[in-house]
Amino acid sequence: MNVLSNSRVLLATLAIGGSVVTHAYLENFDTYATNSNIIGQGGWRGWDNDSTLNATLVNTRSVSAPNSIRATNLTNVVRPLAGFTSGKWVLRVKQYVPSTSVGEAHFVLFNRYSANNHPSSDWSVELVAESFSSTIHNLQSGDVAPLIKDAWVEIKCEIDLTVNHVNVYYNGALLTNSAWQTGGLLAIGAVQLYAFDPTSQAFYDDLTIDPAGTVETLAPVAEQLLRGQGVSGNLGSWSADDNNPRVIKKFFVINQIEPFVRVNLNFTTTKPSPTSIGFETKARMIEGGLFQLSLGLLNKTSGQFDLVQTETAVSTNYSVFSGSASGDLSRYVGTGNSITGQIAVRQVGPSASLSPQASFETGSATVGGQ
Ligand SMILES: [Ca+2]
Ligand SMILES: [Ca+2]
Repeated sequence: MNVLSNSRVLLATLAIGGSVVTHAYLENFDTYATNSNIIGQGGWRGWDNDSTLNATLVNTRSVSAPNSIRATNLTNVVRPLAGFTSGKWVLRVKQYVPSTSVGEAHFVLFNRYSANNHPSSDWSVELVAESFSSTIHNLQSGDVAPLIKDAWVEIKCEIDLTVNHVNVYYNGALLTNSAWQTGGLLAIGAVQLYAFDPTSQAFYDDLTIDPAGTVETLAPVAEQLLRGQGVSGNLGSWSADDNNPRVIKKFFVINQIEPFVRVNLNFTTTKPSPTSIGFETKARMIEGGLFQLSLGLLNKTSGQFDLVQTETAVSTNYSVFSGSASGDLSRYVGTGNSITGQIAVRQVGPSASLSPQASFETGSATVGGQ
């Protein structure tokens, strides 16, 4: 499904650290008045349209300011969703269960929700925060993990409507790996927040649904040797682990403290708004000695290379060195969707050779996003 062409899918934006991320669905609970009730706002309804099962927007804690939603005292609210009927999606929500909660707090995903017609409703994920057993329990799959209390925890669901599958992650760890539905629909039909007991309590914030992205691995399109001298290999040597290394030797250094190899690799991404950028090389020294390798990515805003792998010992055995960018990733993508990585090798102790050689079997960038 093309999200942009489907008017039933709400497109919403959230500003994070200067970059703007577009979500297929976003509910941060921040557009409503603090201390107001959710039913009747933003498409939220009571279970079976019962308006007495409300939940309140509170500013006592939140991930995004000012509000989160508090499910307690038999809260049972539903947000029907439309338009999520094919493709792969990632649903995320932050949950906070206080240690004072008693009983069960349920976070539920339906593939089909039909008010007042429960036989027509079909449950895909039902995560129960059980205070009495201190577990998070997916009733649909039977999976159980320790419940984390008094902290915001991410629940992430990778929903593949093409192959009817869901992976559920709790605090980054895989909890459930199962079919999305049996006897229901290949759709994301609704979200439900349910306080099963009068004194159970859970807070939620930043509920998002995004199209699932992919990761591309890029070979360099250009090499700039700033320091050192090429011994063997060429641009193509970086592209594969094929016993065809790019070898660069110490040639001339102003002082012994400076790196004697400094090489830039340029990449062209197809993802101008990446969600991850990684840079790695498989490298070794040919002669023994004490050497360290570091990796940087060119910050196109500052014009400086930001370290993504701090100096790490490199020996005469091949190792893979890797790092990834953090913060506003758009800073690392320049004109023509270019990304520039830099590898530096520095001598930090005695060597068996006056002109030590570094051997690079691969150099690649990995870029995630739509
Ligand atoms: Ca919020
Ligand atoms: Ca190679």
